[in-house]
Amino acid sequence: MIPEQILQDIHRNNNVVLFTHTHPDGDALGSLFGLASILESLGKKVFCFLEEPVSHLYDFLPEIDRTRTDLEDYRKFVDANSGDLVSIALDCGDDDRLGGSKKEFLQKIPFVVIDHHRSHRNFGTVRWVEETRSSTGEMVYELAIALGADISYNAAYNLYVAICTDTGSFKYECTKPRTMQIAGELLGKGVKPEEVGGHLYDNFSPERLNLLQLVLETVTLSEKNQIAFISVTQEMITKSGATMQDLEGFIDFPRSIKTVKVAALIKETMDDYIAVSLRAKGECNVADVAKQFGGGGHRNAAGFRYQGVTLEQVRREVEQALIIALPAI
Ligand SMILES: [Mn+2]
Repeated sequence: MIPEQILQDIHRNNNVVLFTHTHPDGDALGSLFGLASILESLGKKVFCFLEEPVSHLYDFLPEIDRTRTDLEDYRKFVDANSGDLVSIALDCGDDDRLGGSKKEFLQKIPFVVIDHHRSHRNFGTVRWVEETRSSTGEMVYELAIALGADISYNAAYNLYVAICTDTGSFKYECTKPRTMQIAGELLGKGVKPEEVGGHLYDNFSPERLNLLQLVLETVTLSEKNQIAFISVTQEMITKSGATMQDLEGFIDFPRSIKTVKVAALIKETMDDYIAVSLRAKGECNVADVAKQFGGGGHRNAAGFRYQGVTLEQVRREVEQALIIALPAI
């Protein structure tokens, strides 16, 4: 299941650099900090690199202080430990999502990749990609067992956050018996589900509510209420006093309508892109739809970015693609 080469690369090297995807979510960060603790318990020196500081929504994660965003610090760590170093990318389906310095990162081999994205594009020197896994956090747990490592409370907490995030708190179809077994083991380490739930879901600012009010006014439903769109402009962000990070979870409002099979959130980004997030239920495969637009993701959760078009143009094009993707009723 886990390639032997990965276990060897980790056993043989005493220094580890951990990466995840840009704009990291709970699975990305939980896997990163969870694996950092696990590797440290094996006596490794671990460097957790992120291109940007983490969203304030994740301040509660244990080990969040390990975050290093300075490229010069990364270079120093790599130079000081060359020949005794392994790089590991977590939850990253595409090397572009390693960020602006991906070429430099990928040169440091061995480069291990652990991921569960359906649209995964191969990179690195050795890969463990299982698209049936609920989350990368679940895979990191299996890796810890295979390495014979101890799972501390902090590691358990981070892995539990990772699994909660990617399973929608154990609601999505990716939740398997093994997922629940692992979650059970993590609770056995002292993690309190109500505490994690509070941090993940009751952790918002009043400004987020202002933004939600503005965004909900944009809801449109089409194709017998099966397709829902919401949109977010930079003007709404400014007016509400919220941040882009506050958008997390907004797409669940249209998705939660009984008849809706696909929900789409279209937003203007700060760097002049139009970004589209797609969330589906059941048989509708939005990973394939996102692929048509140069993006990727999972069957029920995918996305992509556009430049040089208006929000309204993107909305129309995506709607046409979704109508085709909707299964026959
Ligand atoms: Mn994930």
